[in-house]
Amino acid sequence: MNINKVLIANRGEIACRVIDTCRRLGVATVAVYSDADRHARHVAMADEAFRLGPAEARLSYLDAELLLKVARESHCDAVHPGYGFLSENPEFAEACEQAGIHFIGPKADAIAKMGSKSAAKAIMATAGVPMLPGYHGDEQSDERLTEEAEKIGYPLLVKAAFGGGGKGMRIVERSEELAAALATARREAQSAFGNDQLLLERYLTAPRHVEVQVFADSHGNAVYLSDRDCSIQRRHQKVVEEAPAPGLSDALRAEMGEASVRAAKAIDYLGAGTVEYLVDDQGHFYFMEMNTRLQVEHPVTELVTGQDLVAWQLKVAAGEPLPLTQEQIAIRGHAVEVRLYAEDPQRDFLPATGTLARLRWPEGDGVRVDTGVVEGDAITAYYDPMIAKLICFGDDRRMAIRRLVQALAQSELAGITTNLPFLHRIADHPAFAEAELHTGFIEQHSDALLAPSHDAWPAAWAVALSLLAESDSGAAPTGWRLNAPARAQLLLEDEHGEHYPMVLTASEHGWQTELNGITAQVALVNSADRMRLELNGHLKSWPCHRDETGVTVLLPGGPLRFSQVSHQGEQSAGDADKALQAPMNGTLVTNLVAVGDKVSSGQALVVMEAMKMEYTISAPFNGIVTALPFAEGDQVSDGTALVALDGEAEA
Ligand code: MV4
Repeated sequence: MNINKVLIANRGEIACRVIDTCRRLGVATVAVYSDADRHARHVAMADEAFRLGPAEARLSYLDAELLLKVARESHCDAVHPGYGFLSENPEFAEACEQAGIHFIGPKADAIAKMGSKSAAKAIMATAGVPMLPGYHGDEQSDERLTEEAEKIGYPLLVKAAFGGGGKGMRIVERSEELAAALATARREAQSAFGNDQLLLERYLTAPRHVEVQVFADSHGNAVYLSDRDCSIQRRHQKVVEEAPAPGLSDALRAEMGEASVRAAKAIDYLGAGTVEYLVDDQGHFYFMEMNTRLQVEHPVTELVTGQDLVAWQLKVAAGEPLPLTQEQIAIRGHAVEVRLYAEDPQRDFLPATGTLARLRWPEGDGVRVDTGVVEGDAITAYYDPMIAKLICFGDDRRMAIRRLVQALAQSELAGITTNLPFLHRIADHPAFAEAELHTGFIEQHSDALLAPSHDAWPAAWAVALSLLAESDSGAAPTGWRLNAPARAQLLLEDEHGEHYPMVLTASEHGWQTELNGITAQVALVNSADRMRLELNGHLKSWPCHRDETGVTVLLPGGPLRFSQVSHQGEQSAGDADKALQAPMNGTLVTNLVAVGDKVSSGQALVVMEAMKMEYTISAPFNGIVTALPFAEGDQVSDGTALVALDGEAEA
């Protein structure tokens, strides 16, 4: 049995990941794509590629018949399903085998057995895999379930037998709540999974999610390859994964590994699989479910075992024995992975779409980036919003985490909202350093992980200075007064509508500015794609991305886009009106002119104060002052005209 050519029935980073190993092993690759992916990285990487259909997954990556047709016509001898899509579809696995094409995964029968949570639990209990006290039976009457619930005790959990992802799950604290919970869970299970069978289980508060990577060949061998902690999740989406799971004793690790091998053998498993457990604070572990595919988080296992798991998959699919015995598998160091998503943590993690206008990855020892996109690619609503996985390795956990914090800081993404700053805060959180891992981690630390970040001022100064340097007048600022130091006034606005009014005074080494009564010396040390600012002798620098109307500065707290609200001297009639208005709520300091005065363009007219900063309204054109509606000390609100000017506004 030989595998010479593989169809990769997937897209994105996992398709690229599989192609990488195939290339290394001299195996030819065939990619498939939807119309949305015609120019995708996985298509460019493969030896050949075939169009499947429109962007909708149902009409492309989920069309089993179409995929088989491509596999047959391109003479592939195996199909790698990746994860998601058809990877755990027993009918597809069976259809591949019927067509004489290896499905790189377990047999259809093993996939089907793990599809039902209650059937899987029955099999695993028989195989001696530890179970939470629970009821997984077929008899579903309220009487029977109530009777079983009393045996299990409270709190307990009602779960959908065919569910996943926490849907149809209900915590029941007391027996009086059971009947209502059963009714709701049944309805949810029926509508989500087309089956209303329920199971009951003792409920663990704040458990850890620990899973074991297993591998089995067609010669009766099965091994485990370390474990992973995937406790840091959000709505059943894994966010951070690491190997090995911190804090487990060697005895517990071996026990979990051996139980997982028993689990694989119990269903005559083939290839890569994952057995998931809940671990309580006593270090007891309980079977949760088994995933019959290569998982998203497999890289952390690869880094600590030094093995290529896709290469293992190809070998066992070709009928070869496992490359290593259990005794030969050694674990070295520590690896942590984070999933970078196009989503907005500040808006309840709403998925984001858009173009990756800027995309730069960290480099260095112990840093791996698995991605399916390149700069300029779009993230659409058709598929999973994962942009990349950042995986860091170190001799120990501390080193792996330090490298991760650094790798996140060096990642440059603009054009689309991502969870990069959120991941950085997790990686940098003391509770993460202490490995205080449990499934409620994000909720417990949400205040720190989601707090809006401040101190955009230095970036605003850098943007202002770069604008001054670029303007025609060079460093000669507007608002220029005879015998006075050169002054420049700028008003920047960020993407949230926040205003940054600033007065910059030319000084010996650059410019001087003031914020909250503190004087700062700022100098620009700029380059095309970095903002560098010298702030009181402290050199700061951030990557930036420019477009026609502004600059996005990639601050540690996330990207922030600045644009200039007005620039005296170069404005249109509309801008001229705006230039005479209060740029924000504040207080009038003084009128420098009187009604009837003849003023010239650039002349200071009114001074107001806001956010402890003085801001001067200057004449945008030559003219005559016709009104000064406010007096010293008056409150003025954003957008109110502070002075009326009659004159030669430019068209
Ligand atoms: C549990 C549990 C506590 N006790 N079962 C969530 C998804 C589903 N596959 C199983 N899940 C859980 N089952 C008992 N008996 C807590 C969870 C759970 C969870 C598990 C793993 C990772 C993240 C989680 C987040 C919330 C709840």
